[in-house]
Amino acid sequence: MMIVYSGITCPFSQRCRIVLYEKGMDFEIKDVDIFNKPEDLVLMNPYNQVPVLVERDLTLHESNIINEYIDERFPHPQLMPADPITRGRGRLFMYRLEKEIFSQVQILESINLESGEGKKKYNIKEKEQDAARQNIAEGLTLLSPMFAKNKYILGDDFSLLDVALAPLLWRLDYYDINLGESCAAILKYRERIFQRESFIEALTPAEKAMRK
Ligand SMILES: N[C@@H](CCC(=O)N[C@@H](CS)C(=O)NCC(=O)O)C(=O)O
Repeated sequence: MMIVYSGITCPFSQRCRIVLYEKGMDFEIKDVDIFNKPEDLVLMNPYNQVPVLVERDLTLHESNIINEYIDERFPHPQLMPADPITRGRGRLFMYRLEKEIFSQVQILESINLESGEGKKKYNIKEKEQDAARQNIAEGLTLLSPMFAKNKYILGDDFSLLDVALAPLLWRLDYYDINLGESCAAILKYRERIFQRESFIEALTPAEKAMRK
């Protein structure tokens, strides 16, 4: 059986949980306390981070890589486009999402980690947090017009691209990120995502508590 080691408030782990519930096959989610990580996590992921997927002798880390594996292993419903051109564009979108927006999410998550148990792994100042919030808001503002005409990022079909973005949209208030009026379309889009059964099932109690 597929096992996913997941953080209960980790946006990257949430991506994998959503895909597991989309597919509806047998799996096990093992909650990892990232403030008190099990010693063997580093053996499964040299970066000592969640999420990690283990299936027989395969061990994978990196949420988007895990999700592409799950999607190929259990092809229904297919969450990556079938044609190579759209698939290539989709991968590029996910790459840029990581580089430009989720790198900033990492900064906010590192701060949570630091304040969580007084763990001084990172030394990030308030100014950097504010810059990260600002960069995220600007990135989402640039994406927003796309949702005025598209139901999902790739058009009519829900895909791994939506999965990759969704955990951030869930955490906007939690991260204290305010989007301006020009973001109406993306805010409407996120309500569509939040209503999906897989999205709701994948939420941990700690994530549910992030939004009233
Ligand atoms: N790029 C990774 C990021 C994973 C990540 O940042 N995980 C965080 C929790 S949200 C973690 O395990 N942090 C513990 C640490 O860095 O010590 C992915 O997409 O899976």
